[in-house]
Amino acid sequence: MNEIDVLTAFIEEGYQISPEAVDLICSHCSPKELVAYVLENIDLSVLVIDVEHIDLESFSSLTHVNEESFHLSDELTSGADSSYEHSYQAPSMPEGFQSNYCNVESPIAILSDITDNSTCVGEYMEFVQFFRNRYTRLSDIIRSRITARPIESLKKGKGTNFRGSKDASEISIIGMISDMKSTSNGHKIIEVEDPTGSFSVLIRMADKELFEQASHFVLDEVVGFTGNLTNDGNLMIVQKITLPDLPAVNPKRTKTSGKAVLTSDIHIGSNTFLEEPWERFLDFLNGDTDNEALAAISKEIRYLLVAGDLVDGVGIYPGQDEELSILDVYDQYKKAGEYFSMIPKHIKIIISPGNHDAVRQAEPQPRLPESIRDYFPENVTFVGNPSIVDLDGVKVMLYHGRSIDDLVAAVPGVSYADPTKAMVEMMKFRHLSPIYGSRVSIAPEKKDYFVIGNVPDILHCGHVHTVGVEWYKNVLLINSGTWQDQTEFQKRVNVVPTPAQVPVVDLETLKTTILKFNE
Ligand code: D5M
Ligand code: ZN
Ligand code: FE
Repeated sequence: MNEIDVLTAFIEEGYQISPEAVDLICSHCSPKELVAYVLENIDLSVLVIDVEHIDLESFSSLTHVNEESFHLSDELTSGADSSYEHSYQAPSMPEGFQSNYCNVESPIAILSDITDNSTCVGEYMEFVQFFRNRYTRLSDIIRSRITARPIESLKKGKGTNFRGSKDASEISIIGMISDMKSTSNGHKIIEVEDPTGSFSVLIRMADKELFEQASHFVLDEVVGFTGNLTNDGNLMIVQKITLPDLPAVNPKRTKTSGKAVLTSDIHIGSNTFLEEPWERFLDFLNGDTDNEALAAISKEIRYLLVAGDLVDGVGIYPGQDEELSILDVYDQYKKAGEYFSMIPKHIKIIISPGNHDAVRQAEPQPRLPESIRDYFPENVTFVGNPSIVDLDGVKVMLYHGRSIDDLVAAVPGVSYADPTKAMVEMMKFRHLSPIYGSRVSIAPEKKDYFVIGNVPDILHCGHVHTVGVEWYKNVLLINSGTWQDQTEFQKRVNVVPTPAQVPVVDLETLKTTILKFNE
């Protein structure tokens, strides 16, 4: 509808309308419906319709639900087939559905991403540089809280015990944990390294608080230790532990409006991919729901974030081909592309990869390749894993979360059932994936992309297939669950997923609502 059409519509009904009101109607994403609404509700005493007579808010809150939302054909659920037929049709937006953001720009800025910046070829010096980068950035954070000396200087002072001057008995060092063991008495001996040397520190069992703190350590984390040296100068008895942890008070964050939907681990192509709940979710994104509360949320959505495992992939675990409904990985992405094409274009989508996706397994992973990106519509932005994005002022760190496997195995109290506990560890140690040489294969890039340098507003992970939402200090931690029901493989390793649940974050308040599409 152009300006003349709008003007004519009002004149035909005997009304005059101001140019500003015409502009407002023309800039709306459903001008025709808006004209009808204004005409229906106008007070008869109004002679000239102006902006103040156009109540966009009540217009937007009207939702007519299309009852016949979609039809599922049986073919899609009938088992493995390398050539699939796409039967789901997203509903056209129901009449009267108005997103509050269809005419609002939802900008995305990528703040950190390995894509196109990978330099690593696996040489020895690259490992040195990678760990130096980690050490420098994390030790700088700790150094702002304690006065630490290089380890080399302890060795020089060996035997003198730093007892010469008043406060000299207590010293601090900052090191990367290279080894941890228990003594026969149950104390912990931790070997730490800085660029100048290595040293052993002892945490006594009797120092309960310190001992508890140290039970959360994993290899290759950077930690500050303050304590006294033993008489022979070979060991520090720890009195205080300083982690790089988040500051007690974060700088004020930028607020914006609208909502972001966080999801991950869709696993399209798996025979336990939950197609019907996923399609209900697509309906919801299209405003097609008979639930008023859901419809109201739907209107507010500006962003959809996917933190990895978009498809199930092929050859990821032994016997996986028995559990696939789409055998070809390109067909899996093709189908994913078709699904994402059905999401309204005003919703900006970000997709980062996970361990089931078709990029290198070594992390950080770059974004999906062009041959796959081509299947997707223009409102999708592809980023690497991990990456940091700015959504109109709200900073989100996305990381698939493979390291959670390592943290569950190494840290007491961290479990698959409660995934945000692992994310709290990441925040305390300001690192997404510290352990080198365990389940996460780490590529030694020049910069350690896993260091949490600038504090994000939200950390979004996936991988473990369980939903979790928790605040740690000023950061919102979200694990966004999955769209895959329990696989035979997961049964064997006792992974119990909470599928088809979706956290939706309000970008002004960061309040989170979990929507359930499985019932
Ligand atoms: O991982 C889905 C879930 O399965 C996640 O919680 C990790 C878990 N998982 C994956 N592989 C293993 C093995 N080998 N042992 C135990 N648990 C495992 P996804 O990567 O999405 O398939
Ligand atoms: Zn997964
Ligand atoms: Fe995964």
